[in-house]
Amino acid sequence: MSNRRTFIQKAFGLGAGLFATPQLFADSHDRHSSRGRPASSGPAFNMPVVTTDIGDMPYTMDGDTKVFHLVAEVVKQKISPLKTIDAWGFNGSAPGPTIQVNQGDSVRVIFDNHLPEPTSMHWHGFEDTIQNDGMPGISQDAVKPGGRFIYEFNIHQAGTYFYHSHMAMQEMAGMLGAFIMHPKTPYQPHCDKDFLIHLQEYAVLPNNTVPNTMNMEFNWLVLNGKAGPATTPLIVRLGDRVRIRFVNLGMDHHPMHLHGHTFYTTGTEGGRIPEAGWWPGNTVLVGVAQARDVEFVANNPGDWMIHCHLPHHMMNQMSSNAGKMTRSAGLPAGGDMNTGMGMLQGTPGVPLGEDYGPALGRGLGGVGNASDTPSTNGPLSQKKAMDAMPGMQHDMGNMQMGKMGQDDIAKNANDVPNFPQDAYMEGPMMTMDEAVERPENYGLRAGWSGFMQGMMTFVRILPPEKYDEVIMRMKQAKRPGDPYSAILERA
Ligand SMILES: [Cu+2]
Repeated sequence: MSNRRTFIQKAFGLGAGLFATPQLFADSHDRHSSRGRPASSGPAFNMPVVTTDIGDMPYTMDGDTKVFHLVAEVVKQKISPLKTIDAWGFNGSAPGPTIQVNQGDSVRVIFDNHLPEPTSMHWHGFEDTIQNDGMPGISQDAVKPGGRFIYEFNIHQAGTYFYHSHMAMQEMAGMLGAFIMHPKTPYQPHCDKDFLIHLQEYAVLPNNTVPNTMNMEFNWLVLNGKAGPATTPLIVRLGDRVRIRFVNLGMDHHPMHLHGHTFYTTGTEGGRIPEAGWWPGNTVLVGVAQARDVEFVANNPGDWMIHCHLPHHMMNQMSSNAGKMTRSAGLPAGGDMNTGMGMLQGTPGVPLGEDYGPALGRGLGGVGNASDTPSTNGPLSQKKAMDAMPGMQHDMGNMQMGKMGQDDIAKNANDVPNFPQDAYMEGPMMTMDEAVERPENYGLRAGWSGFMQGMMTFVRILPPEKYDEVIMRMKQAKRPGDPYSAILERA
């Protein structure tokens, strides 16, 4: 038995027998073969929660107390292959790693502040003492740079809870994380997979790395700190019962939508909803400061999208006052210091050269005067676009759609009101399958990444053979601190 397995058993109070019972999974398939609620309940245990792209926070034992060491610090967060931002997070990531404990545990969190300003930790939803509430200046002194504060909890609740800085702009810089309290009596019916997805938004200007935490115009929308297509899919075996816990500590509410299935909302930031109160849907609105746990039976094979349904949250780098430009004459924007802010690089080398266009707002189409067509966030020319996006594949070879710029765009496109909308924002030109390659993406349709941006990822519901193949590749990757380790050890 591996150390990790022993660790998980200790952590979640599981008996060895549960791991040695392969029919546990088979059994759950039979019980939940139909859409909706299962007819009967069966053996259940607390499956560790998988926070893709983030992972868990380790702990040590001091007697009967679980001790976590939480460090607030500046982190480089790669939110997309072409974009790394300077965020504030915990233990190397933003959001910080997920803390998982059991109902009944005694827990100590040693909190160190490695930031250049005071902070403190709030424990969102905890029914605990005021001394542990983490309100700077109210329930405790703020923790100064280099300082430490120790929080102690006796966990009597169960559900999806959070930790975050209670200094609002720090929260928007990435200072949040999840705190899972597993129930003493496991939830029925048993879920074979249990995932957590943080919903966040950042406003980062092109050629900049620092989120503007005051800006309401968010252009990077991320799930677990990654923007599509850099998000890691949720890997599920056909027939699994799946729980997804959405957590929203941001500025906007997010309607999270799952394709191909009906789920039930079974929990909130206040814990488990009694079964009689579950409600069905395929979209759940996750409001600010809320958690929504949803459960469904993955009985429909396919690579199903799960995404925020706000159109502006299904894009990357969207910005109405700066960005790449498309086709027509005018002033440039979006250049960086190294290229003279883009002012003199065109042909001819003047600001009004024909390679430049205005970048204020989206285009209105060519109504009226075709030579005065306002332009948008699209590229100036195919070559300029490609030069500006190293890592993009651009040429999709035999792909059905072919290259952008040929028969993808109608000859009279410039004269059509509202053009372009998605022509330069989605499609083969935006493809980066290779740049985001990982085992979880194995077998996806070629070119998929050109159509996935912002708060988007997949629930990949794989028939047994394909599931085993993907799991084998994930195991072979031997990634240190793999967020998927709890699943890989059971597969
Ligand atoms: Cu959204």
